[in-house]
Amino acid sequence: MDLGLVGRTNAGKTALFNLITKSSAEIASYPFTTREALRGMAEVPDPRIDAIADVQNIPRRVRAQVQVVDIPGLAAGAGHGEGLGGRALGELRQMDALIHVVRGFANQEVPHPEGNVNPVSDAEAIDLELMLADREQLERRLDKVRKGAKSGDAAAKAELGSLELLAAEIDAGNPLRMTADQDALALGLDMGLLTAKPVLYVVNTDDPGTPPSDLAAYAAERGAQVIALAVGTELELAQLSPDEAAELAAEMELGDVRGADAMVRAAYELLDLVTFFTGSGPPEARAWPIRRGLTADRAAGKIHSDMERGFIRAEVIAWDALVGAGSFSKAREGALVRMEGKDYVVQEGDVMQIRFAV
Ligand SMILES: Nc1nc2c(ncn2[C@@H]2O[C@H](COP(=O)(O)OP(=O)(O)OP(=O)(O)O)[C@@H](O)[C@H]2O)c(=O)[nH]1
Ligand SMILES: [Mg+2]
Repeated sequence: MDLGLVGRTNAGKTALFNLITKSSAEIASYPFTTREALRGMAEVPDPRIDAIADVQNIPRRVRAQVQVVDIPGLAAGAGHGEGLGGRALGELRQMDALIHVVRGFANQEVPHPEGNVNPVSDAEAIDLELMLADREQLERRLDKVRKGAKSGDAAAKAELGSLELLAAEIDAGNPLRMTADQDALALGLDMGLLTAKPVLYVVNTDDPGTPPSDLAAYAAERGAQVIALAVGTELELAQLSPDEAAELAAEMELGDVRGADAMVRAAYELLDLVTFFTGSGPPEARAWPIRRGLTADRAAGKIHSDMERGFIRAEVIAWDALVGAGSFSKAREGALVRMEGKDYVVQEGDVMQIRFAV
């Protein structure tokens, strides 16, 4: 499951990438510093793992990870597939969700493509390129499918209907994720259309807290949320020892929840995954992200293919019930642990112990 960073040049995409993946890619004030897509893994904070591990004295905690891809900045004209922009759009089409980084910091030493910082108009400029790219891709597909529909092909006729709906949505100025017709939306996602993907706006700001209300309204109209994040400051904090960082954060009145953690959490939620846990005792508690609707045997297969092949049953308890009971074995004694077969659909927050034989 991949999150792609999209935004104008110099918005701070690579700074954010470094922050959430603990990488050290080049960040610089000249435009288009990033020329090739960069990949890294971000750990997803999840207090539930700590609760499960703390109560059972489990030392090792393994969090879910998502791949983050830093994609070169888009410029006007990218939507028509020119040069660097065309390649960047190709990368973006493969992403499962987008993080749209919008510049909100002043810093005179970092040039802005339009000469002045304006979050809403920057977001609009990029969204326009994404819409143009989708419109062109739809037009190419429409050309093909219209021919098939004319020759009476039933599948082509059905697809034509959906494509026309999507094209009308863009022509009305709406991102495709606003499409009410679920079949059309599914087709758009299948085609990798950019505005069909879930998006989180992140305003890279000097003053974190509540995001600017005009940007929040803009995002809401487009079926999305905004988070304000002081990427530069958080990067500085990340380079200090935990004690020094806590001291500086207190001095700057930042509170103790890092914005980057909240942001990764929100981005993870965009992917609409289900998280289940293993950790019925030491040595390890671990979060496993899976597609929604997966059955217990398939989920077990994420841990090890032998567990899917030789699946007998799963012992299941909700994470908070386990924490309440104090340990997996106490929960078992209290008859709080359920036995589920392979057709059980794994629920958010389940702790599972898989029984298998190979
Ligand atoms: N003051 C301030 N400067 C920042 C912040 N984030 C990034 N910068 C600066 O802005 C410049 C651009 O940051 P990058 O992370 O390279 O931006 P980018 O979006 O990856 O840009 P390209 O790769 O060139 O498209 C660098 O000089 C950063 O030091 C921030 O939160 N505050
Ligand atoms: Mg960059």
